[in-house]
Amino acid sequence: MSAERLEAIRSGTVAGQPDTVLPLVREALADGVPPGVLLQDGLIAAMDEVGRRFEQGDCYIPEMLLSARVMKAAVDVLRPHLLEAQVEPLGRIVIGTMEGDLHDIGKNLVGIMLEGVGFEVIDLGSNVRPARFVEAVQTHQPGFVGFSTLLTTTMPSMGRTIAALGEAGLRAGLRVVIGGAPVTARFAREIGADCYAATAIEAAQQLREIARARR
Ligand code: B1M
Repeated sequence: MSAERLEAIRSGTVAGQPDTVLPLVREALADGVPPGVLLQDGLIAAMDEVGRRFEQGDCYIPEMLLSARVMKAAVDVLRPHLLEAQVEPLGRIVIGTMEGDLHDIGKNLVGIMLEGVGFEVIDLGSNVRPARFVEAVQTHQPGFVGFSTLLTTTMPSMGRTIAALGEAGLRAGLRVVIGGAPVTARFAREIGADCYAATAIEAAQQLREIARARR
């Protein structure tokens, strides 16, 4: 992978230019560049740059949205390449972004990676109320539930949702995994989550091990 092409993917995503980024991503895949490299060093690096610019007041919500759209479209191109062929079924997981939070790119990546290792993923989307998680767990009876959040202000909703699952008598046997940029392993312990994963890949690896050990 040439450094120039990766830089063009990164800067095109920052600039919100799908017509530049998508052909470059397709070309790179056709040349055998691993999808994980395109994701981490191209697209995720671009979103980190957008976040830095936003913090410094060099870009605003409309620009963030344009970059997010390019990232989503590029992830759609990468998706089939991120899914492993012929994986063993590992169980079911309900995932969603917490109430009050509209960021869904990281959560979507977690869903793709989990599907990739063999989970059936029920994605509730973003801005999910605790009661909606409870309802989904009652309906789908998953072994796992995954919460994502990007805002410090919506982190408490993770604890509230765990409490709501407990009050509904659904906590026994249900593993709760949490993640998202402001979330830490310590916070996970404090709110009574079962595990914390820093990245989508880490979430998939950890849950695969737990699911296999449970058999
Ligand atoms: Co906003 N935003 N945003 N935003 N946004 C951040 C998160 C921010 C850090 C930017 C900044 O100031 N530097 C900041 C949060 C600050 C804070 O709370 N400490 C912020 C803010 C402030 C806001 C608004 C409040 C702005 C405003 O209105 N004034 C607003 C909130 C709206 C709301 O949700 N109610 C807002 C809005 C938006 C957009 C809608 C414009 C857009 C989101 C579009 C969308 O998602 N559909 C957006 C974007 C794009 C960002 C940044 C630039 C990029 C986020 C992203 O997609 N990253 C972001 C800055 C940044 O993150 N550097 C920022 C890429 C993604 C792959 O990473 O989601 O972290 P991430 O996922 C990672 C890991 O965290 C992990 O796996 C992924 C990688 O493998 N992971 C999990 C995630 N979930 C997991 C779950 C797991 C395990 C791992 O287990 C279940």
